[in-house]
Amino acid sequence: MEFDGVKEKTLVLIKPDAIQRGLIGEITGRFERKGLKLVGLKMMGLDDEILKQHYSHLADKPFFAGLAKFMKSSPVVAMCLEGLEVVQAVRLLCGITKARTAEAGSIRGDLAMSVSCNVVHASDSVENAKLEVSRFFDEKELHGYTKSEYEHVYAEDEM
Ligand code: IDP
Ligand code: MG
Repeated sequence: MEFDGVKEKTLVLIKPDAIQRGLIGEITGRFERKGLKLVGLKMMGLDDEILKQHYSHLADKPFFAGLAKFMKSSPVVAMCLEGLEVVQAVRLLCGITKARTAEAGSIRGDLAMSVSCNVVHASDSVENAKLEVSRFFDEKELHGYTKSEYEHVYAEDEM
């Protein structure tokens, strides 16, 4: 039996720069190797409507138009990952926004140099993760299943 803690969900987008640079496998592999459970995965094109919602906190910024253009320049890969304190764990794996100063070992720190072209998006709080997962995934696109490696990823009292 899994307890609700390991069912925390977060949204990750693999951004157009990473799609163009052939980094889907590299990035997805890092989340898999961490022990996270992939419960949703799809390629999708983003339009202005979803980008206005997704980046509503940046709507007034001078770089918003450029950011939206970048995010529409190719499809993205959307994934929903599940795990114990997964929102925080994924943010740490991704590293800070400005990729060229992101910590070595993080996805942005290892794979990118730009502030805007920083290869991934990750939800920044549990509250926002709930909104973002439901914005990008229909209920039927999220899959519940037993992940057999969990007994080696978590201690019994964490599951
Ligand atoms: P985050 O992706 O690390 O959560 P946010 O501040 O939420 O960072 O910004 C969302 C995205 O907007 C960034 O990942 C980046 O692609 C873009 N962005 C943020 N700040 C700038 C900027 O100053 N110039 C250009 N693009 C930016
Ligand atoms: Mg953000």
